[in-house]
Amino acid sequence: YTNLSAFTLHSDGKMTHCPLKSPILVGPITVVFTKLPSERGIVKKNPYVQSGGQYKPPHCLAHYKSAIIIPHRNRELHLRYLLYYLHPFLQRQQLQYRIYLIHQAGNGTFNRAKLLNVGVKEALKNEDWDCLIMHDVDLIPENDYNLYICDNRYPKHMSSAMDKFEYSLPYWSYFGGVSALTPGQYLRMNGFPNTYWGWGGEDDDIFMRIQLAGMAVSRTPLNLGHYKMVVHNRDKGNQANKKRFTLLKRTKRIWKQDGMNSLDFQLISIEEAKLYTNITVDIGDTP
Ligand code: UDH
Ligand code: NGS
Repeated sequence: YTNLSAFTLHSDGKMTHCPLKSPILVGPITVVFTKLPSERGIVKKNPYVQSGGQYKPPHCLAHYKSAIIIPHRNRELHLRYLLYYLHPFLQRQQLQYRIYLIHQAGNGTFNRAKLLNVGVKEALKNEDWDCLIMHDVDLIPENDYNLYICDNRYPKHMSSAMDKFEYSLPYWSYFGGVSALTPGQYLRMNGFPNTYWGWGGEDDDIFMRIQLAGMAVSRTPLNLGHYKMVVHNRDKGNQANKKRFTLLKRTKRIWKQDGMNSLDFQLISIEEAKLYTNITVDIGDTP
């Protein structure tokens, strides 16, 4: 099978790096939520994805290793759409990646930021990831030039143009949806707050922490940061957090004590599903 080695391997048998710019990107993608794809169908379409939702380009050495971390509870249909679009998307970017689902056990109040902290901690046990991508389950990227890699200078906000905000930012300091941080950037800001139970404010806290830790926010240009949201109602167990404005007032005082260094949770299970690694965790409930 010399024809294969001719374009992928050096004569000494070592795999060569993928091209700096992937030649198989397509740019804008049409995203529709008309027919729910089956799990089997997604598996079939992604033969190189391995157990746990891991992938490495088979014919070249990836330049970047990204962990995709998704906070989750009771959004199985959104997850199906996301996996359907995201696996091929990441493969076209020729990344090494793994998709982690951080599933909150029980019926306690949802806590997105704490789940993301758990995801980072667990993901870094598997691999020395270059980039941690924090990804809401209901946001589908619509342009594969929006690269799922980190900006080595600053934490990067990626969902800069969501359809529900008319493809622009809802406000200047918005940091919700999808973002990318290197492990170094993440540790420098002591991760995310563990204390935001219910909907709202945790993303604004993260935005503040970035500045408090002496960094700035980098942003995917609006023409590339297009995302389509799967329309949904407010979830049970994720009511608007009435304390969020009070909490945001103390971020400056408290960020060094509330975060990665105060993270406390019970791991329930780690399951390698075909299309993702499912980490189920008990993170407690509102104090
Ligand atoms: N999430 C879950 N399960 C939940 C709550 C949140 O998986 O029960 C995750 C999921 O990844 C989601 C993310 O947390 O994408 C953010 O939560 P969200 O989708 O509730 O936030 P969003 O701002 O919606 O998208 C808030 C409710 C909007 C109600 C609008 C009514 N028209
Ligand atoms: C702000 C929230 C953010 C939220 C954003 C967009 O007001 O957490 O709206 O919300 N901040 C506070 O409540 C302090 S959205 O339109 O997606 O429901 O991300």
